[in-house]
Amino acid sequence: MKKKALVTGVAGQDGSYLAELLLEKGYEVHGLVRRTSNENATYRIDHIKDRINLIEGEVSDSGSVYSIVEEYKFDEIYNLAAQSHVGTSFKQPDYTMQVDALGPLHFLEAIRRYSPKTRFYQASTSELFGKNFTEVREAWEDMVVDRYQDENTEFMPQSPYAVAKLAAHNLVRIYREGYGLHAGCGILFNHESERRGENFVTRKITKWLGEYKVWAETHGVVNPTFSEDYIHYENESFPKLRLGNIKACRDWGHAQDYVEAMWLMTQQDSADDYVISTGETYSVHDFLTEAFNVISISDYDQYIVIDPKFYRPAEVEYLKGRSDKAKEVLGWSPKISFKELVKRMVWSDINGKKEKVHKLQKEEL
Ligand code: NAP
Ligand code: F7E
Repeated sequence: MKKKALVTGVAGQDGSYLAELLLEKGYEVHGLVRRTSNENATYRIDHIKDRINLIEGEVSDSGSVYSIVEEYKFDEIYNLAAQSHVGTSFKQPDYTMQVDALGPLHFLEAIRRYSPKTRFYQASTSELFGKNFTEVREAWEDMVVDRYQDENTEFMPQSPYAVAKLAAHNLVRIYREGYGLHAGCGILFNHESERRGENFVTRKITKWLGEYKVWAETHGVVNPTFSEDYIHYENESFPKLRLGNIKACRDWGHAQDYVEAMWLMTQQDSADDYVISTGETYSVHDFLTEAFNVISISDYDQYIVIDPKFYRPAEVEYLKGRSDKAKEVLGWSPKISFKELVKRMVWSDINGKKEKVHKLQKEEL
């Protein structure tokens, strides 16, 4: 018989890749989506929509979650739904707590009451580490030679988002140990893709590059379409990109690799928490350099403006994961390199812009 899985946040970046993976593996896939008046809200899963059962639901509403879990008694639930933007969590802390902390609690409680055999995956995050890292010292000179985060590094959250996710992380452990649920957390480091939301820094950069490249190739005939918030006009012919702290360092992987780890974790006989990362760290500045290089621009400085509006009240400066446990137990390691990730994102935005222009031109004819 087919395994039955629920993916919450199925219309998000990870949800869309995970749904594809589960379909490939022969699952009966159900996806939780919240009500919206926006017809484009499920654009990431349009190509597989007829193969998924979409269920309308809201994770912060316990009644909605309880009745779905009771009715379907899924084999596996992947809880990816979240207010996932760290910057936004400072502006909407209360809402972020409701969705990111109470949402997972509703699922754990529903599973405990109505479907205790259901396996539960919770989307934890490297943001839990916040300011903390583990240091590697050279014994004879007592010099720090490396800094990383793994399952033994202490958590020190730096945002309402991370605090909410830490509450969920601890709740999963308590329900696993206290009630014997098969519930585990993937402590995933940043992962991006061609489907990344446009207000995360990587996609914001590659989207700008897509617009710029097409504008330049058409000698300014095709105008860019940007969120006004992100750009800066002076006297230039093309708007500059506004960014915040470009010194921050992240361990960036590709989302397609990371959803594979979610599935592998859930297949283990006993549930546990795993760090999922590439083990490499780059600054936003490095990302800019690599991305601009894709379209042969060696100096990005003249195209960006640093705007304090995009600085956060508290920042996570340095993330670099160690996924030795995932490698040993799950046999997982990432396949897509940083360079490849950047290249795919830039070309996807260039080609995406070109397709939009062609579509508009056809409609005008
Ligand atoms: P994403 O693209 O923002 O997707 C989140 C999804 O959750 C969206 O489809 C959103 O629906 C849905 N959602 C939000 N609030 C909801 C609610 N109240 N009820 C039901 N659904 C709701 O995020 P992602 O990058 O795929 O990340 C997936 C998960 O992994 C999130 O929990 C995130 O916090 C976590 N995570 C992400 C990363 C990363 O680097 N990507 C790293 C570590 C952990 P709409 O489409 O309607 O907005
Ligand atoms: O920021 C800096 C910003 O918003 C990365 C989420 O998926 O990963 C993600 O959270 C860095 C930060 O991702 C801009 O200050 C500079 O230092 O792309 P981001 P994030 O905050 O790391 C974790 C693991 C998650 O769990 C989250 O769900 O880039 N930065 N300038 C900027 N960031 C943004 N968004 N916009 C800027 O203009």
